[in-house]
Amino acid sequence: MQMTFRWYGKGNDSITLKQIRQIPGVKGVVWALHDVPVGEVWTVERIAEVVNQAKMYGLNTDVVESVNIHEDIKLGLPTRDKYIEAYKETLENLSKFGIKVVCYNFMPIFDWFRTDLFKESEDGSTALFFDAKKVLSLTPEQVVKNMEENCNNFTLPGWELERLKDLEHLFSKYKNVTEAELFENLTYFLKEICPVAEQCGIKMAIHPDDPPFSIFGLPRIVKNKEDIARLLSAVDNPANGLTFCSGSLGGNPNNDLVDIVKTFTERIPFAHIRNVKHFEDGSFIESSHRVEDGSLPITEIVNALYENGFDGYIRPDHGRHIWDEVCRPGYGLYDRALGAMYLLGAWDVNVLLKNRKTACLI
Ligand code: DNO
Ligand code: MN
Repeated sequence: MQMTFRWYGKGNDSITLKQIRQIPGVKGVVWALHDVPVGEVWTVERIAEVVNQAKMYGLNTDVVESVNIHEDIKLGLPTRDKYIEAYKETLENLSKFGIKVVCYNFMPIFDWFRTDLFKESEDGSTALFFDAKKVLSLTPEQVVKNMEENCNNFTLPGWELERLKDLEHLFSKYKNVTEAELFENLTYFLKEICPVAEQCGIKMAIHPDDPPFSIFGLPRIVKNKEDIARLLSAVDNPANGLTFCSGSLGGNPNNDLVDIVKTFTERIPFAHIRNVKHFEDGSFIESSHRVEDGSLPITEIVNALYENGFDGYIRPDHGRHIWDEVCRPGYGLYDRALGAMYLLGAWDVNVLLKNRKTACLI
């Protein structure tokens, strides 16, 4: 297992590589070329820049999050083939630098979604919040405006304002796209991409829908165990993998996260681990990583990964905003660093217990 930390790049993150390097146990950055428009090839020169920057601080760049999927691929338009070819070229370029995992998602229009970016808790910290009631009264335009006004002037992953300018038009394209069709389009993409990824030594790792249910009537196809099983078997290639994201799948209290980990460990090259606290009305807030603070079985998840011999990458996912830090929503230094330590602590206890068991047997 390797602990990693998401980094948005030089000049695009409030956090430096020097700071990341000082978090105990963190071996690499999870990165992307956030300024390259979706659908364009990532060039060798641009990739080399980031890889070399990270190398100077002893950090690896094995995991990319995300190479985003062009909307035409999700929509299954004839133009998709051109974008799929560009995607393959990006994978080939990434493989020249030994990249091992490419995380991506297949959510129409919006990536992750929250109603509040800085919801205050009793202790004065703030965190991302999904208000199940409020969402019913919002239009997509209001949501985008809210994100734009409250993002502390940081760009948000999956909320490229340029791309979301003509929301009405984007929505009209999805009007008649069913979940079955979206799934077909994902399968088409994976059948093309996975053989190339396999050759490149890269695992594709789809990120679950966040939240794991339909919003604004848009189709959603990576919401639960059944969806994951269907997508992994539709293209049965080891390069077709899953990013296990506890916070995303955990947005639905009916998802049994430990069971999902136990069932699919072999197909999980990358895990996002964070906690959320559920409220009775279906709302949830992103809490600290600690089991006691939220509703998810974080230590059981780590335990299940360990028991099943997980040898992929983990990152603490979003964190709260604490100690007056000014940062990109969900992506401050302090709470994510605490999260990394909590997860490493949970992992190390497993190592300890295993060593004790082995010692008893000798
Ligand atoms: C939000 C993240 C997502 C994630 C993408 C992966 O902060 O969890 O943006 O990176 O869904 O493609
Ligand atoms: Mn995630």
